[in-house]
Amino acid sequence: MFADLAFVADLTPKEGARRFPVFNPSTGELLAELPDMGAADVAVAIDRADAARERWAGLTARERSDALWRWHQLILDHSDDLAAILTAEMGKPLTEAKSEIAHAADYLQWYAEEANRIYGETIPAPSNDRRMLVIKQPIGVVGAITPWNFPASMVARKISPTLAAGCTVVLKPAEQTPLVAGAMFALARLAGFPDGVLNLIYASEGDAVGRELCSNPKVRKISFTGSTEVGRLLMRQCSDQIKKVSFELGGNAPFIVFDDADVDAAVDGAIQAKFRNAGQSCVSANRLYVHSSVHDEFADKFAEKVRALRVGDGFDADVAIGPLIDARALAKIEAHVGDAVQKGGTIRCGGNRIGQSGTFFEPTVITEVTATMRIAREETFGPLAPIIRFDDPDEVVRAANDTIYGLAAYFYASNLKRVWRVAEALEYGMVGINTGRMSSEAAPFGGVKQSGIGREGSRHGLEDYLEMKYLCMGGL
Ligand code: TXE
Repeated sequence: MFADLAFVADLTPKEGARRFPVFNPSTGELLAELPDMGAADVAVAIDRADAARERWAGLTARERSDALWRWHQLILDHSDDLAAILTAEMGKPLTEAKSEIAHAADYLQWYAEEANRIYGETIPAPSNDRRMLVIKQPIGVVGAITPWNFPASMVARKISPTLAAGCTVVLKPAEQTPLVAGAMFALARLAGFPDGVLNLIYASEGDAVGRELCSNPKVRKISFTGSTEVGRLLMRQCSDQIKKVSFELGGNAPFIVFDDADVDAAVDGAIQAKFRNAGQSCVSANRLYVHSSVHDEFADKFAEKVRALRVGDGFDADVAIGPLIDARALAKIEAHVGDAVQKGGTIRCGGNRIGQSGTFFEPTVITEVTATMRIAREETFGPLAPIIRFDDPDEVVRAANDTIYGLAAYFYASNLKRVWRVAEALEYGMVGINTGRMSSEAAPFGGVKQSGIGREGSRHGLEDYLEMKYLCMGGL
């Protein structure tokens, strides 16, 4: 499966440099050992990206679009291999890996099209002897850092608007999941991007790479998806040079089921919003608020469906939930369950790790959850669904907003007035109404408050990689 990864040799830094292992989280199998690059390698990659900047920006929009189309087609042609690499290194079920690769390809398609639509403006001038215009230009070299939970679509979501805008990029994928990123870069090379336009850094940790990307003046922008904690650190590191940032950070998504909801639809939506990717998603439903009048019906039906979710190796047929990414993630979910039980929560199903080796955890539903429990306040990032009973519809919106995060929220209701009011009152960047799934390359993905800065996807995602320049022509 990994024969195609021979291209890695090209990226091997100095002779004798350290290497780091990549494991399959389902089996513990060693998949590959990659060169562990450091600040000096990042500086070389930044120089390459900087040297390629003028050439790439100097191509026509159509030429940049064509390269993105070629990459898109190559990803579709190799989607089965890419999905297998993704499942091997990350653990998610193969069906989910396949849909992630398709989603990654959708970003390339969207921005291949969008590359041709970078428009400026003309502004009516206050006097007739002058003309006033705005043009859009690429921001320059972009440093991108991606997480392990969607290792293919995050790469596509960051890189495709960057390239469409005419920027060049240095990307560091997460240390747990660098292989699918490497395979996508190999395909980019086949697509014919000029040398230096895309640069990949493999590293066993983010600190040194992040520091170089933030402190090197040739890098004009940092685009990061990961924890809020690292986002804060990168923002501080970027402050000296007032470097631009786009951040997509943690979330704590509420999922509210009002008394006028279609309960069966809400159960299905909650299964999707909570258990996709074993709950390891920044838009995962983290707190389920259910109105008293439908609480028992919802909890019974939901727990029944959760019990039926099969846990196991992502390559096995019918598996819905793969392993957690690592032992740290397992310890976090165990601590959240322990804290909830100690404070009076009732486990309706699940609650335990599976086996003593590996990182498999039973999909879990806990009821009688209160606001003081950790599961009600912190992002669990695992297959754990806490249900909180509510009576007052205004109070539940206040509770939903009572968090430092503001990425995604969901609610189920049918009364039109309520739908509008609640959609407007939720302090989140994205709101799913009567749906548990809303990501699309055509829509702006991102959050408010400490969930991030900027948007990815849609035409708004392209603007984040463009500078506007005002031109004033006089003497006409
Ligand atoms: O994230 P990190 P982790 C949340 C989620 C999860 C928690 C921890 O709650 O449980 O974060 O996950 C790189 N300078 N999300 O530890 O550490 C790192 O190498 C520069 C939400 O995996 O933020 C990787 O490439 N880079 C989230 C990337 O940052 C650094 C997705 C993410 O790792 C760095 C992932 C540093 N000092 C976790 N330290 C989402 N928004 O979907 C690490 N990195």
